[in-house]
Parts: sequence; C-alpha cells; structure tokens
Amino acid sequence: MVLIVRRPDYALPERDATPEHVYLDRRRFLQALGLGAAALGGGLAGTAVLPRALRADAVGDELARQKALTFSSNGEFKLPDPPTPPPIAAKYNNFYEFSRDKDVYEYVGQFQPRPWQLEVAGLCENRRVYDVDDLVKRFPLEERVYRFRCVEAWSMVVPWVGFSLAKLVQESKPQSGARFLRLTTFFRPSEAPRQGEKPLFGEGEPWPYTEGLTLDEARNELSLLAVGMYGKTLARQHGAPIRLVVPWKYGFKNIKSIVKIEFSAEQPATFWNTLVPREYGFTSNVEPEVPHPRWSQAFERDIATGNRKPTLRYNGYEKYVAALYKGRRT
Ligand SMILES: Nc1nc2c(c(=O)[nH]1)N[C@H]1C(S)=C(S)[C@@H](COP(=O)(O)O)O[C@H]1N2
Ligand SMILES: [Mo]
Repeated sequence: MVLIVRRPDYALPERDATPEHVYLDRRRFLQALGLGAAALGGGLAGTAVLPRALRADAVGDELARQKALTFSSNGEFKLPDPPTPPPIAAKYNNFYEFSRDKDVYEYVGQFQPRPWQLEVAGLCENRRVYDVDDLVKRFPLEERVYRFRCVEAWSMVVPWVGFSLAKLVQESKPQSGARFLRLTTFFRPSEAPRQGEKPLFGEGEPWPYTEGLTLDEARNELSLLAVGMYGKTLARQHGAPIRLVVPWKYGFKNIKSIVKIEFSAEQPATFWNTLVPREYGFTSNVEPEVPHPRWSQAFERDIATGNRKPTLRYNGYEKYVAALYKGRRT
C-alpha cells in the first residue's frame, strides 16, 4: 500500500480543496481495512475506465445542440461580474452519476433528457405528472444572473433561464402538514455509468441523488427551476432538462435532472448528508465564517479567471434570505 503524507489542512489552497469524493473513498477504504481516518490522506480517487461516449473535444458539439429559449430578463438579478464563458462552465461540472471528476461532459453521451416527465407528489392537492415541455410553456421563463458557489470553494456566474419554484409550489396546493420538499434525480444505470457501478466497499452511493428544502425556502423568490443557461436549453452535463438553482446555498443543493418533487412533513434524507453527515448539512447556506471540516470557506476561486475573492455570506443574497433563518446562518 502506498503511504501518502498528509499535508496540514491549512496548507491547502482553495483550488486544491479536496473534492467530496476523495474523502468518501478514503473513508470506505479505511473502513474496509478496519483502520481509522488518520492513517492516510488523499490519492485513492479516480474514475473507473468507462466508454467515452463523447470525444474530449466534443463540448462544442454538445453546446451547439442546445435550443434557443424565449424568456424575459429579470433585471432584479443582474451582477457586475461577467458571466462565466459557456465552454468553461460546460467542462467543469459535478454530476456524480457520470463522473467523480469535472470531466462529466465526456460521459453524458448516452443520457436522454427528452422526453421527460416531472412528477409532483406527496402532501399536496394537485398531485400530477408534467411533461417538461408543457411546464416550460405553462410558466413564463425569465433570465436571472446568479452567483454560483460550490462547497469545494470554486465559483462561477451563470445567466440561468427558468421559472420560480414558488409558482409550481403554489399550483400544487401544499396541504397544511407539508413542511419540506424532497427532490429526486433520475435513476438510469444504462445512461449514467456510475449508477451501475458496483461499490468497492460498503453500500456505495445512495442513488438516486436526492435533495431537499424547507417549504419556506422553496417559496423564496430566489429559488429557481432552471431549464436553460445562456439563453438556451441546458446541456446534459448541467442537469438537462430541469434542475434546481438555490444561489444562497452550496452547489450540491442544486439538484440536477429532476424527476420528482414531493411535499413531506418530515425533513427528507439527502444524498450528501446521508454519505457524510458531518460535512454536508441539510441547510448548507454559503457562510464564509464557518469552515468546511477540511478547508476554509472564506475565499473562492473563479473557474474562468482563476481569481481568488472573498466569499459572501449567503453568497451575496442576504437581503433575500436572511429572514428565513432568524440569526441562524448555516
Ligand atoms: N443529480 C445531481 N445533481 C447535482 C450533483 C450531482 O452529482 N448529481 N452535483 C451537485 C454539485 S456538487 C454542484 S457544484 C452542482 C454543479 O452544477 P454544474 O455542473 O451545472 O455547474 O450540481 C449539483 N447537482
Ligand atoms: Mo458542489
């Protein structure tokens, strides 16, 4: 076994902040060996050899496939920062169903985001199944430029196109006992290679990916169901055909390729919180003063410019969301 010397956490620049998966692999590996977490650090990660459905240079083809959307601009959500160039955002993704590294675009060639149904279920009066193309016509689409901050301490600026989640919540008529929303991604091992992988150790990842919000968070005006970016439909690696955007929370809350939204009385289990509860809380608001257990959250690195800049509380959206938390921040 290779022995790797662990650098002290304070020596990690943000750009090297360990991706979620490195810790997971290490933990399972050590569990399997019956060792403690201090025994070694880093280096066990790596994506298994998979058929590459798209060529490494095919991100341009994928972006060219996207169709134009009709929308109005929501001037409330504009930023001084220029948007991240689409080819940069499209080659730097987290989508664990396809890859544990940022090269997701190389593995999404089999994924079929249309036709697509979204089911609304649970504690509401209007339980029903929507076709995504009907949903897109039902609610007027708007463009909003949001900051996006991953828990791994990188960030970007994205002009999303979508409609507010609050509209779907309202149309669904939640029952009085409903306090949370549970959102679920597709489960299709034949299209998403990692969902079919046998775990090396233990139970593996709790597919399908799930996330959750309180009903109040879901009704906040910032919460967006995005169907597009940069004026066009979403590329597959960004969570086509419909994904959540909650810009005051860390990126992993922004669940992709949603097939189901359920109203519930209890706080739902979520993918990352189930895997590593100590590191990925249910609420997970962006908060520079609360470090991740393995790195600081005080700064972030812009994926386009490489510039390091201070992270803002609630990712800069304090005025919209602070009232939801009444002094509690994360
Ligand atoms: N279904 C699903 N949704 C997901 C993820 C994932 O692995 N699976 N990764 C999350 C994480 S960690 C981030 S940072 C964002 C990345 O969105 P982007 O690739 O469009 O930038 O998607 C989030 N949504
Ligand atoms: Mo993330």
